[in-house]
Amino acid sequence: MRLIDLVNGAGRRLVFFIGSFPGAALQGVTLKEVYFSASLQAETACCLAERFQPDFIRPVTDLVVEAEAMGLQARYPDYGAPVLAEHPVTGPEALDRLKLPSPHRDGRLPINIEAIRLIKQRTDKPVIGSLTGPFTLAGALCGPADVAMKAITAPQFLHSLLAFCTQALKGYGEALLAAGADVLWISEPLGSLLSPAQFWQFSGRYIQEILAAFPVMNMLHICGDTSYMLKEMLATGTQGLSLDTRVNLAILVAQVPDDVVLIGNIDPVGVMLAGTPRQVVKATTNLLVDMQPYKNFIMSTGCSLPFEVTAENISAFITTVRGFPYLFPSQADLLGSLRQALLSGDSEQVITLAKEGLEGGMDALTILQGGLIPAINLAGEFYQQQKLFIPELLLISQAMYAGLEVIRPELVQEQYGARGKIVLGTVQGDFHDIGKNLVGLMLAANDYQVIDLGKDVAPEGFAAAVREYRPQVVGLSALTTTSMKSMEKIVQVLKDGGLKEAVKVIVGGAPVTSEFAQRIGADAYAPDAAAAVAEVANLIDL
Ligand code: B1M
Repeated sequence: MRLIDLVNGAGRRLVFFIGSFPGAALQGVTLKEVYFSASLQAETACCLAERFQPDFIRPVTDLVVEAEAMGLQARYPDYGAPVLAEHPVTGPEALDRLKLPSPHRDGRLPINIEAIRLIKQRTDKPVIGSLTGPFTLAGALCGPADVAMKAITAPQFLHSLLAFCTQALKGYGEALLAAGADVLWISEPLGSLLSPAQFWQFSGRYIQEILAAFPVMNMLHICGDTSYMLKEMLATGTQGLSLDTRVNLAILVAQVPDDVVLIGNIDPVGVMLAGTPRQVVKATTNLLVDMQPYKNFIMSTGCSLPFEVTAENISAFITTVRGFPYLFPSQADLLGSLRQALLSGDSEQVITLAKEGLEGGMDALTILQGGLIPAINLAGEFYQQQKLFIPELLLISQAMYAGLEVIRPELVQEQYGARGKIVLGTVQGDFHDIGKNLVGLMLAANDYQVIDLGKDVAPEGFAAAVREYRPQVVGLSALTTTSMKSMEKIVQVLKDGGLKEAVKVIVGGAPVTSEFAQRIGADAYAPDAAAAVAEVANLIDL
């Protein structure tokens, strides 16, 4: 079975977290103890699995186990990953002395293999057997900085070292699978030190060789922002790409083939360790919203969970995923076609598909957040990369409006304007109005009266509207860094005209930040239309 088949057949969003360190904390044992005991590895992994019910089980593992089995010395902190005390394989002679490890005899390899066997006795869930990536293993043997430099100074030697590592990893991988592992995982954190071409030369092609040797489900994990070498990562033939928190999955997913699963990427430290359960729920929900329209996604963490992550945070993570609405593959396909139609600027097709979605029971917000918005954001990305130009952008904007018109009646069903009055506009010098219109639409849908002044509105225009309509809130939108300056002017003009006392100002738009809002004397900032509704409610209640 391929990973995508498991994902498509699940009928819900699959979820797991990387690593089992917190299992050691729950069991009251040190990681050092776990590394040397197959039964403790099984116990720590299974206690996490039984308590939180992730969809995959990945026992404790580390990135030095293969090097250690080749005879290198390691140190074992009580509560951290083991570290190598030496990196002696700096040249061909040292490589010649290195012995190929036996998975059933050398170092801690037999312990890890036995742990997989014990876990399989206790569970039906897919179990992940982990290998260190070939380039990362080479880095363990000759030093992480040295291995990077050798890509330039000693490529021949590096290829010999990598061929040796690949052979060792294939032997260990075979033993993990024979013990019962269902998924082969490769961690190649050092891969992100390389340029795309170097990655392929010194990492990707060796990973490809390992993955091709085993017809089982597999996943490849690389740390850092690896968006720049997506093509090379995909060329390894991996079925699942587990990517770091720094990668914007919502942008990347549109460039990943449908049969490759993206895996990630909640921040294991900033959110899972340092955040409160509420912050975990928020970050997880945000990613679920972004990825909802895509079938080929497994929710996970961006890297290993630290030992100290609390049970409350793990529970908040898993239960948020389980409780979030899941789109069935046919609905996800419709949204995929809608995004494609929008990116092609095909208004007619956008209208047809948006109507089809509504008629099929999909709600308007899903069509907006899963179809129209991700596609126009991708258009922005392509424009920046000079893959699209203004004529295409104009057609795309037109198609965006066509799609918005289809869903508008569903979003704004009753418009009484009972909750307050807002004057809204895109500031002077700026002609972008799609985001501003969406904010207006969402406010109207939430029972606010919206007076929309349009785009390229001068400061005096906002002041005149405040005098005429007496709103509680003025909303300013800007999409370019140059037009942001007009926002400051507008706040000043309102102050100079004695109008600022009576109204609150909220600002937003892609380049605007909360720091900027504070600096110019605005009362609130919102990153998107839903947040704008919440902020306006706060401002009016103040
Ligand atoms: Co242009 N454009 N554009 N553009 N355009 C951007 C903004 C840009 C980031 C593209 C890029 O380089 N990647 C870039 C700005 C760079 C910068 O300054 N940092 C840019 C540029 C450079 C330009 C021109 C200068 C190009 C040129 O002529 N060489 C030119 C500028 C014209 C001008 O304004 N003076 C220009 C023109 C155009 C089109 C006319 C072709 C078209 C606009 C059509 C229209 O709006 N009627 C267009 C488009 C479509 C875009 C992108 C691709 C998409 C913008 C959009 O509609 N996003 C955009 C790239 C991007 O942002 N990814 C880009 C979707 C919309 C739902 O999101 O608007 O961010 P957004 O709104 C969000 C939030 O920001 C927030 O909520 C909304 C909904 O969630 N929000 C608020 C917005 N306003 C808010 C107000 C609030 C609260 C939240 O409170 C009141």
